[in-house]
Amino acid sequence: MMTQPLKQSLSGEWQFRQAGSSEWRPASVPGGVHTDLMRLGRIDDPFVGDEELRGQWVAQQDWDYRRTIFVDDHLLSHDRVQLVCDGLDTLATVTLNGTVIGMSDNMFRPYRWDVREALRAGENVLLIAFASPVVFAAAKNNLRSMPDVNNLLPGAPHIRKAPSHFGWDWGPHLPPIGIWRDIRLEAFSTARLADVAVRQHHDNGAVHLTVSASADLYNDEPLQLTARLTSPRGEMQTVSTPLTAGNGTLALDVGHPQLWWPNGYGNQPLYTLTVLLESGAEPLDTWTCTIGLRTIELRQEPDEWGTSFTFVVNGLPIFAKGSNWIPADSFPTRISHAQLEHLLGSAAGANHNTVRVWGGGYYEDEYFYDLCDRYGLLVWQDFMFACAGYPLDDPTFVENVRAEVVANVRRLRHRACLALWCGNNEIEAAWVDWGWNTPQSTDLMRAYERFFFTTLAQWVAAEDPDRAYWPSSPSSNTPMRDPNGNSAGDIHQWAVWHANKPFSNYRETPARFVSEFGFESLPPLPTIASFAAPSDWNITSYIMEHHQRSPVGNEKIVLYMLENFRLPKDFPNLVYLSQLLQAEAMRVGVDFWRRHPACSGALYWQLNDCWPVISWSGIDYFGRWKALHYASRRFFAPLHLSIEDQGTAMSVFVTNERREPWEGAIHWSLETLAGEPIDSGDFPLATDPLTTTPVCNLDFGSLVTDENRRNLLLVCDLVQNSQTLQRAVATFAPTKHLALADPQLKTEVAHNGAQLSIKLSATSLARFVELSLDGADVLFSDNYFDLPAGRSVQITCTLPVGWTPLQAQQALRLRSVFDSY
Ligand code: BMA
Repeated sequence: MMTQPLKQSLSGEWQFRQAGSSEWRPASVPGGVHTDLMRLGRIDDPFVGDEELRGQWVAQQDWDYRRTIFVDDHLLSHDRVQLVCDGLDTLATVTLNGTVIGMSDNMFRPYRWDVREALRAGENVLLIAFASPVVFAAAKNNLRSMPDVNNLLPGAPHIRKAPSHFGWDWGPHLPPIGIWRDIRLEAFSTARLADVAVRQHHDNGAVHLTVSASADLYNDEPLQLTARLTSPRGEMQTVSTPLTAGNGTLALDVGHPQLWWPNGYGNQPLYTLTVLLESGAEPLDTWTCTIGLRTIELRQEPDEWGTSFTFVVNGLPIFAKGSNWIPADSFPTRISHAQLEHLLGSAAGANHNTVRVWGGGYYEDEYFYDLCDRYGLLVWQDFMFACAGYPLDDPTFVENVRAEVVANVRRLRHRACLALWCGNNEIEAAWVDWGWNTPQSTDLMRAYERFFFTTLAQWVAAEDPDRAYWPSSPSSNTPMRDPNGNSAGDIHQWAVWHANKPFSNYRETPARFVSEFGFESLPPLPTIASFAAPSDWNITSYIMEHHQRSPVGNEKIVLYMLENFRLPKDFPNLVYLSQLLQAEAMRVGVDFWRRHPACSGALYWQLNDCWPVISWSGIDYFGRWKALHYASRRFFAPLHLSIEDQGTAMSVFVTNERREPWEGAIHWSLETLAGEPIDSGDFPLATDPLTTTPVCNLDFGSLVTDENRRNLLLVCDLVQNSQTLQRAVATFAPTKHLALADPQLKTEVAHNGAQLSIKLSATSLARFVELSLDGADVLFSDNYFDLPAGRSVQITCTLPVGWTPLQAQQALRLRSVFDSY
């Protein structure tokens, strides 16, 4: 009996050369020219210093990849032999034994070509010739230039390749070239599974699955389709049906269905579905996916604020908490599973439940979505169009996009995590608000509107009828009408940062859903050390400015720093304060949106980085958490305490984003920075599930004066069974004006196996305490938090591998704002 289909991997060792050269060098596949050249020592790491500039020639050249393939008679005895390329980046001509078998011009699309005729038993030569994407795009741009922003190499919108490969306001100009995903031969006899679709029907706790499949037929043997569902506990259910004209549909009632929930709302049980194509007893092809049983809808209903924009999972309205994802490396083929696991695990670990795959990157690998399924991270999936005009009036371009859309929707539509397909990033806003709409561009704008409001919407509905589609982020869902408005749809709130508004401006934006808002910071010092020598450790040095891609970025960081903090005494403290600013900005926004009943989501810009850079990320390129990521664990906590500070008036809120009620109390204390009590009180509290409760409005107008305001603070504790679950602090003056004294931070370090615990206390307010271990990267249970006088907190971390507790104790470094000036 033949086991089918036969797959022969072509990944691994290849050779490559600059086109026209006779010198072939070793290459690895999946891989790319830059990483191959780096491995060979032929270019220096473009992430160090300004090496990027000396590496520009690479993407301006054409490159050839080749390998020999040994093929046996058995493989050739099949009805079909196909070359399958999951991803070619991007402009490739594929030649087998001298015969051109295919061309590619879209890195997002898989290609499958019949190659049996071109193959022979024994040795074969496969050659993939890549043309320069930079030269191609520039030539297209000369013929027709498109409106864009963000400091791109010219012509990027003309090529179906990750837009940010051509540069961004956080990314370098390093378009990779190469075979970037798996490549293999597949051989089939009789038939091949061409497509499988799974739909869920939930009905009063019962779940029915419909599995429909279509097969490519190579002869007219009778075929049978079988679906096997394995529950998280390992129980199996199997159903079968004969195929008619290559098509078959199966229905399956799931016994005792266990529902999948987003992070924080319940568990993520996953089922495995295997679909088998058979001829008699002979297996021909199989397809496997992991599914989670849940309903998910985007609820848009009229209400007192306009029209809602709420993800509803299993009937429960969800507050989407999370961030925006960009490619995790400029060179995608070196992103490891461990790196994805770290980033998405960090998101889930910090109480994120949603991630937006932003439209300037690419449709991510399966493992990315595996992790989102497992961690309960809802995925807002953009199609890959960002901040530019695209030639959507060109039928050839549109047809290429159609193939990309169908392939990716079919690949991802069964994912438990997938919440939404979104047309693009900010292009509608650009047409309406960025001055793109001129008499010369009207046709392009109409093409935009047709494509994103009709064509793409129809393609998605045909391939994934159970998923919401959204035309653009941001949008109101009505073409060109107030795409960034508060009453309907999502917004990108960039008044803070891009328009220099204070953090409190977030509170003037009671949006329905905020899919972007952000603030930049410098990455941690060890990351800076990876690209800049200590002599360059100054925010205005040439190298630091090279690693800042927003032309206005550094001046904004400094501007906001002067509003909030005293001028730092040195560069390490500038790094530290920049991160505090970022964390505070995001906290003020999230606190407000979580407590505002109009709003159903806050996704900050951005989770991660693609190289070491000054950017909006909360986790840097090397995976180091900035202050923001720690802060997000607090401000996204299911049970969350927040203070709305308005002069001397302080309103306290508790958000209970859990499925259970919560009872406890708020304890508040007005005190001096040194901890002398002025006034205090308690509010017992019973909160309903999924609500924000206004706890109290405290007005300290009679106690806070111009004389004492720089020496006072309000401390609020969320308490249950005499345990503080969360703490929030508010001051009556900006931090720069506070009369901070040396908090004399005291530590008691203990350990239990590999777990280090650090007890911290202060004699006066320690503002934004930072812990670090000199010489090691560790994640602390909390960091960059306020420690008021007289309280103690217990922070834990895992002892670095090979370290003794004593070593860790000696390497422990502490700092608070008092130390920064
Ligand atoms: C948003 C994003 C990105 C950009 C960021 C910062 O609009 O969509 O295009 O990197 O702003 O400017």
